Amino acid sequence: MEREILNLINDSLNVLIITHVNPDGDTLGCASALKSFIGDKADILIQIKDNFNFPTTYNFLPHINTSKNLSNLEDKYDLIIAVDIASFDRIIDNAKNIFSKAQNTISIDHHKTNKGYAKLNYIKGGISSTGEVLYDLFKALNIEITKDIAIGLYAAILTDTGCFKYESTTAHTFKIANELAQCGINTSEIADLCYTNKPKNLILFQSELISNAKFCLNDKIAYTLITKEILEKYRAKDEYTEGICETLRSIAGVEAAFVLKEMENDTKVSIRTKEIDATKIAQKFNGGGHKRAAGCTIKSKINQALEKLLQEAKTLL
Ligand SMILES: [Mn+2]
Repeated sequence: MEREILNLINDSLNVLIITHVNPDGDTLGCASALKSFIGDKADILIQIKDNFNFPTTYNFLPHINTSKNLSNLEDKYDLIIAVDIASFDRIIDNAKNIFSKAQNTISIDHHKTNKGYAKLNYIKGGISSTGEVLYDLFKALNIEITKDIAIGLYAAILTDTGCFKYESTTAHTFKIANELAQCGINTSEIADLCYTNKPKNLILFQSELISNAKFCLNDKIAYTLITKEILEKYRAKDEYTEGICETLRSIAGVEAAFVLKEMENDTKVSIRTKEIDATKIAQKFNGGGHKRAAGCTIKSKINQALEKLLQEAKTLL
């Protein structure tokens, strides 16, 4: 299958690389690395609702700040590669059209719940990150890992393993990190750019949400609600919510943490767990993800969504 992917890339005239909605370090790092490899004929589409939500943290990645958004997207792509996108739902409506119409599509991913929505699916469920999957793909194809490629892949792996902390981190993950470190990248600078370069409002926003946290079931469940009011108060971008759920899970005794975000007509939920399987809760609401980190959208107002969610969680705890 590796050969097939390379042939498709080589035979295509215009390639579009797409990231998932609310892009994180893994999807952006992989898009950056793929574009570094493919070159001029590839564009990156960052899936965001509007320019306001353009993520700034990962602007240091090669090609990310020159990437496209939906407003300047053309209809010329014969190959679309989705990186780190677990399901077709994680592609926004306008991009769904071009994805469905494209002559060839590839999904490169590490989500166990990915059922394979592209014409060619390169999915290694359970691997630490799509960054790790992409590194192994490049290696299998004898592709030289340049410094630019290494920056993207390292950022992808670093962020999706929670700085090599999560249990999906294996000896092989460290081996890849070692090999990337030998490509001339500055690993501590990349870590600083990912983690110590946050907007002031992001920290203030997160502090308020943490201090608003509620606990139930003998403190085994922790949750906080992101209402429209709080979002407006801090002019919060989508990326500001990253990491809040991890902080709640990090509390001793907490087995499951939830962050609920009020949307137009429904509620977006992030789930982080310790022992229990987060995907079991997410799948009740047609979501997905990994054992300890999952997400879903509940088609209810935020308070009703919370009730439904707690009901499900209590059956597992
Ligand atoms: Mn990922």
